[in-house]
Amino acid sequence: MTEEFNTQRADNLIAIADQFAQPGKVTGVKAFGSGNINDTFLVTLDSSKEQHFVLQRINTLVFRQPKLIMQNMRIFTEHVHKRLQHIPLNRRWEVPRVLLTQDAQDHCQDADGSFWRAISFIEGSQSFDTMRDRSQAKEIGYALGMFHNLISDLPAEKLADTLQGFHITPLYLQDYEKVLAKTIAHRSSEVNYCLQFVSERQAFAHILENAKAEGKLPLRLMHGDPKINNVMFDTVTQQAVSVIDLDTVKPGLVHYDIGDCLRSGCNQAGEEIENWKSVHFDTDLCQGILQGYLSVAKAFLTDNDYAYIYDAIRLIAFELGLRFFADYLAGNVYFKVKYPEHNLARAIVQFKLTESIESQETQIRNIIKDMK
Ligand code: GN1
Ligand code: MG
Repeated sequence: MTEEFNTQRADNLIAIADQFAQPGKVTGVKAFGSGNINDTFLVTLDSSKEQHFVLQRINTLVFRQPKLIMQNMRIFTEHVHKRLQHIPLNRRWEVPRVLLTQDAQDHCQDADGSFWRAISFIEGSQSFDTMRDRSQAKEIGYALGMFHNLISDLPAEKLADTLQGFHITPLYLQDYEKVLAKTIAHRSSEVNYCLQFVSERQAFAHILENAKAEGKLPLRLMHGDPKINNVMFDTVTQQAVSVIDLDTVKPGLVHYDIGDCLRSGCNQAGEEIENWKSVHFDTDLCQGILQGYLSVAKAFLTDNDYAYIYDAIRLIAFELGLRFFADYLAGNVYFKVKYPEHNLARAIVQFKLTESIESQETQIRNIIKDMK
């Protein structure tokens, strides 16, 4: 990239940020977070009130109806703000707000047609890519429980389906098979490992969708992406204070969330590690997350819900591996990558994590049983 291009890009970013800045003036815009889909920036303002906000360019190849995301987000935040006024909480809990443009719109489009929106930043908070210890695990679990609790009385049909097929593992499997039939990827030992791994788990891929179809698991609202770095922690108290990244809040199963939270939280090596030998599912952290989660969620979980928690943990790790692997075979069209084999490396991490979960099935099931 040329210097001229960068300067022009920075000027554009400031101009876009300015549309949402009220009151105050934009003093800086910098890349923020480690999202795999949207482009995220932290904007600094010279205002004495709020000094930051989050500016995002929505990837409309993934989220094809971005206006629906904004509509969901507004319904969700309005509901939760009302709920929070009526439940006594003895700790800090915040919900990101949608910021409007100068002409009161919840998004704006630039000359290229890119879709931009802004969200408040939870001041005095930070997120983590990997779990530090068990007390943090409990906080992560509490945060997901709070999130589910606050929307447990919002009917699922109130929110639109912003990303069809999201977390429907059998559909990912179908897409994978289509891609596989078309690709001539070099069959390295890594690729062969992944092919074999998926083929041995074809039947398992249906477990949650079958339970849903049989009426064992009800359709509820979910977050969709409650991985560890989407939970914000107060920088002083180190308590969880918010769950961010609300693009995939939509009808689904709470099991997708429980599975995603545990697969990301209990792998201390993180998703991006290249040396997959250090990938391990930590059952101590698993116990911590579930303890925190159930301290808030016990009230709305049924016996069937408990019965599928282990499968959810195993499935969402497998599913993410499958999604990364299929994207590698498709030529990296969905997840952002830093190098051509990035999605293959990410897939292997998730498959190794799945193996680690499978090898500890009895312990994990016992942890769940003892907590009921
Ligand atoms: C994507 O963009 P980001 O990092 O918030 C993906 C999630 C995956 C996650 C893995 C809409 O989320 O499903 O779990 O990467 N989001 C979408 O890090 O596909
Ligand atoms: Mg996300």
